[in-house]
Amino acid sequence: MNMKERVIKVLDELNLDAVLVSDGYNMRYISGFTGATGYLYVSRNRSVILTDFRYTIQANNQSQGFEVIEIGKGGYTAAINDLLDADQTKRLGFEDDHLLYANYSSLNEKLHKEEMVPVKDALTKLRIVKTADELEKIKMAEHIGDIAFTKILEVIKPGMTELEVAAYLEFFMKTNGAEGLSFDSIVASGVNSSMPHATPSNKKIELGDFVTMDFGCLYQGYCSDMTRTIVVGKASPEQKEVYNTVLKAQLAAMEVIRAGVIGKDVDKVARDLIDSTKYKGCFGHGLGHSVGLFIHEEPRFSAGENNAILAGVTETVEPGIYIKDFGGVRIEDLVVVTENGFENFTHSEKQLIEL
Ligand SMILES: [Mn+2]
Repeated sequence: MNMKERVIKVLDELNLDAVLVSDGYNMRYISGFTGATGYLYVSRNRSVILTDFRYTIQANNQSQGFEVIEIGKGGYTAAINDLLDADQTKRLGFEDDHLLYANYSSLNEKLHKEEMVPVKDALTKLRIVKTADELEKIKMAEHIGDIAFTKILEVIKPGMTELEVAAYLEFFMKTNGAEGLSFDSIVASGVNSSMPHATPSNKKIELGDFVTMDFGCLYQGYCSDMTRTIVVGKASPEQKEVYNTVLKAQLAAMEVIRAGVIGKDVDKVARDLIDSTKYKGCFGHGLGHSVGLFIHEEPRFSAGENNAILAGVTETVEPGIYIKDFGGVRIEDLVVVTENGFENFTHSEKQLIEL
């Protein structure tokens, strides 16, 4: 099935005449248009990108097989109404997970239709299983992350701030092919590493600190995501124990990854391992998430994930232990699930590094 056929299947399932896509990632996935401004309208007769003057050339170049309509003085409402009239659309789907309430209210009041129907995540779900082409891009993005990690190890020195380390990581990613960041880099040192999503600060890295670096880049629109924790200087016995417990939990979880495994069962393996140690309760977030055009995608390796994970789904595997006033460790790899196991896209060293 090509992309339009996949969207029309959604129209069939939800008994819709057309759908109005507002989520930029879904717009890009379906049409190839990266502008993320405007709407994508798909019915059984028409596939149309509605955008403004700034993006019309780009949309025409990127989206073969899609009409591009430049909105006029009447704005989006008038342009969409022309389509609805021509198509005799009655039931119009919209992305209730995404469309702002103010925009929904205005469209619902002014559009020529009988009903606006929420499609929930029906379109986003199209993105769950990655194509070979998508996987190549994600793999490349993760490879760039690996390069940045190798290079940052030569740069980190006591006295350097977390913000400086983050800046170098970003420099190394962008000078090795990244077009941007997939999320704000996390660099957390010393006690700051006890906060899973600490914001890099002006805190200077000290001898003996854990330094957790969680970072990712964009390559051709696709995200990477990885985390490594190192020790600057010699690790204490307690630091080694925390680190090796996290590593053991990650490796144990990876043992059970293969197509068909239930998401929550993978999470449980890592969680049970950590909870069987003195660090019980110190792993306070889910084990992993999928990665694609967006950094946090479904499905997840988490307690709430009751679905079987399909081959071709990407997942992070990122257990952690966080101890207040002491510090924390997280190790994160990005894998793609296969019929018999997984392929790991992350190749950076996982044994404890002491700089
Ligand atoms: Mn992650």
